[in-house]
Amino acid sequence: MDDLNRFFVEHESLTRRYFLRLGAVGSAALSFWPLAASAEPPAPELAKAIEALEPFFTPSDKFRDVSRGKPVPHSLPVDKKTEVGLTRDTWKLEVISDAENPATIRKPLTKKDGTALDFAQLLKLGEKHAVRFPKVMTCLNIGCPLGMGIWEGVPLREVIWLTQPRENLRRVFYYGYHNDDPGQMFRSSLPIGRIFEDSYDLPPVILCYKLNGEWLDSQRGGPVRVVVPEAYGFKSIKWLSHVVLTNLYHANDTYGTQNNDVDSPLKSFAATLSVPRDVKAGEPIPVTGYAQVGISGLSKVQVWMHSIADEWSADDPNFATAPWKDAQVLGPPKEWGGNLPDGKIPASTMGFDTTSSQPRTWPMRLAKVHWAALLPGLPAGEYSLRSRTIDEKGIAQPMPRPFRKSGHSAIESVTIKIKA
Ligand SMILES: Nc1nc2c(c(=O)[nH]1)N[C@H]1C(S)=C(S)[C@@H](COP(=O)(O)O)O[C@H]1N2
Ligand SMILES: [Mo]
Repeated sequence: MDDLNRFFVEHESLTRRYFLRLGAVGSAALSFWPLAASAEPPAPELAKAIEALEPFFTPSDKFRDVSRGKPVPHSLPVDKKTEVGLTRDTWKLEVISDAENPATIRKPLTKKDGTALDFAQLLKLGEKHAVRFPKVMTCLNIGCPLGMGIWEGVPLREVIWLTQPRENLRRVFYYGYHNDDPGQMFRSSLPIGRIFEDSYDLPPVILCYKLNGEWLDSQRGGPVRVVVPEAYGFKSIKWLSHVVLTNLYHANDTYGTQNNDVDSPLKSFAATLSVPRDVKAGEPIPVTGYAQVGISGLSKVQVWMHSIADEWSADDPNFATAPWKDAQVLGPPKEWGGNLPDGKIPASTMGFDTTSSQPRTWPMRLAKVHWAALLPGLPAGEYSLRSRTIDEKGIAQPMPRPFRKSGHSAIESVTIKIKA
């Protein structure tokens, strides 16, 4: 047994008390992030860290931006945007058959024939078909979420059906405005079945024109972008201009040419948000973080403090046998953030109850959730704090899909120094 484990065993009752107190935080004292109800008073140092957490939804202008393009399309002056269809008044979408692998469609939507779909027609379809759902936008290559939003639009299938497809339609690829330079095109693709039908209770793939209840702005890909609920960001093409119906039977995403796994749904993983860097020996340590709830869901977030002086066994690289402790997954916030109109969840947002506007399940899949833990005090030294998710099947991070090029799932480690 290493020093730290011995310490934990010796302080078993202390540990239990801290984790119990943790369960109490916020029943009455915390207005923003309620935890499970309990009679014990909250630990003030943790309550403070929880109050300081980021809002659940990200305001549109606070998303991290990873857009490509020279210049990036959202930076173009208004008259150029007007000219190239990057305003709501001038936007047009062409939906055509792929010349190289033609799908049989009766009515392509083209600018040439004056049949391209405009914004007013899209909104008209929205009157009957619009949906909105929460989703975290995460870049496969960056790992940390760019932002969490409520995305609203018309299911892409409604527009595809307008072309009256008949046969030889196996896939769809799509791209947006790219400065009329083929070298700058950023393209993504999906099997047609994913667009026609929403398996596994997923929301539909949409042509999105609103984020958090407001028009989708230019930086987020407005007037219209694709949003694929279960996918990493590269499937959600911004400044959408073309949808191509094809009989090609495999992916042709731009991201695929950069060695990425283009068939990877969002993974579950945990990370810290606030960690005290300097702590006194024996003092409890408040930490907070978030978890991305991937396609495999989330049953737990766990944390583990390990003295850097103690080596870890090379035959357990994922720390599967470490003495992990459960952190507290925070409940739905009282205030949702994200600059939602009137601070309210828009009516009939998927996953929310229509009358109470509370989430139907928690944590919500394909969203973020926050967590907190008050770690018991430790002897002086340098420690690694690690956090991990356990998915709904009981599988611990970084499994079941550990490879980097299908999205981030490595276990995070942050250093905490404890002074005598
Ligand atoms: N047209 C276009 N769409 C795009 C991209 C792009 O470079 N051009 N980047 C993609 C990638 S890789 C990601 S991660 C997301 C980021 O979305 P956001 O900028 O709204 O956060 O947009 C996607 N859509
Ligand atoms: Mo990305």
